[in-house]
Amino acid sequence: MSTCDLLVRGGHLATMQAALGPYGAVQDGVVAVRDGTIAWVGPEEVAPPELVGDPDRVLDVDGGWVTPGLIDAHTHLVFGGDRADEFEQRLAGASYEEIARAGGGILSTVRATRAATSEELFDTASQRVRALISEGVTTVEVKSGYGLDVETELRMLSIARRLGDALPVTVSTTLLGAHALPPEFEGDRAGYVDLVCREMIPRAAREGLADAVDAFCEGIAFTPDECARVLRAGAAHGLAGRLHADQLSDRSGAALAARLGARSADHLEHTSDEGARAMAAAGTVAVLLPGAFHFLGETRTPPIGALRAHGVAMAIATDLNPGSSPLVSPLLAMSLACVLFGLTPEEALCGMTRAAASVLGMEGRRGVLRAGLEADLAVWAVSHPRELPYWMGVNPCRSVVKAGAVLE
Ligand code: DI6
Ligand code: FE
Repeated sequence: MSTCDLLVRGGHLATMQAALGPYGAVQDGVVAVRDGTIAWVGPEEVAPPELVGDPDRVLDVDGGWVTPGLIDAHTHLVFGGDRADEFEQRLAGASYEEIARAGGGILSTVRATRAATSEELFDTASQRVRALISEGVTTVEVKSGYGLDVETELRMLSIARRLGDALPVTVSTTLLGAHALPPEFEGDRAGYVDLVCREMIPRAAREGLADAVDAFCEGIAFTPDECARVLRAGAAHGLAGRLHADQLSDRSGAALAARLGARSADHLEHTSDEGARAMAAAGTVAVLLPGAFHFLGETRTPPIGALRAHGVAMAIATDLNPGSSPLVSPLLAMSLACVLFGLTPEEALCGMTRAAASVLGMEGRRGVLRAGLEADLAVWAVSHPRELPYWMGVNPCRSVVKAGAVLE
């Protein structure tokens, strides 16, 4: 009887194990998979013959590279409609904030999402997830935040869960009830935050629909105090914290996320050095979203130097959403992170593997190639992993393996 269900061989490995040097690279490496789990990783010449001698199936990498399956740790990919009209308005000079304050922006997607059937939302979201998978994604986080009422927020989260059941991808869900103030609560901010804390969060937690809670800390959204209430309510129900922090202005969001013990602070264009220091001390991961920076024509970049100097882990995500980042490509997110934010290609790949896993509390399960972890892999027709963020507009992904199964 074979002891190996799948042997991935014939190329090189970017294991992303920090201890193995740049990219955790292993030349002429193999990955042996058993029962959906990585059984062995290392150079082929020292692979234990009893493990790799008689595999049920061989996946030949053909001289390319194998990486951990990519992890997109920040998306809003369940939504109705699109906002190409606002794209035109912004190109004609209107700002993202002006459009939001005039009742467009997030609220226009809320109208379209409430009006859409669950089938429509599921179908459009599946197309987006399939596109991510085709570029090597094996785990994706999906936020609610376009319902802004109890029923639609929970509906969005159940659609996200359904995506994980229907497609070969692990879905982590995040309740983002505090994304914008819905029109029904105009003039009653506290009332809406109450609804998020007292109804949405307890129900999402009780029904197993959310893994984490997030809030948008911004002038056009919620104050630091309001966000703190939301994250504390989430924690009281066992949900990890995330925060959209300092995207358009410095609200000390990064420091707030750190103080609240959030797993991540996301965006960070306006974060100060003290914010970066606080994140380092708390172990809060920075999630960089260069798609939104690019698409909104922002000019102030996140404080990469300070994040590096203080030792803050940096993840990269698409932020896939209809308003600020209609980006359906993890490879382009990595490329933009290098070109616009100055990350190295190795930091970019770490940002969509090892660092992204820790944002989702999955370190130890995914994000690196190591024995004992889930066998989520991507195979690339490249001669070095630095090519992943280098090419623009081509997809060198040749195979994706999810929990040991080669996707056809
Ligand atoms: N920041 C963003 O970039 C997205 N949400 C957020 O809090 C934008 C969402 C949208 O414009 O629809
Ligand atoms: Fe976002």
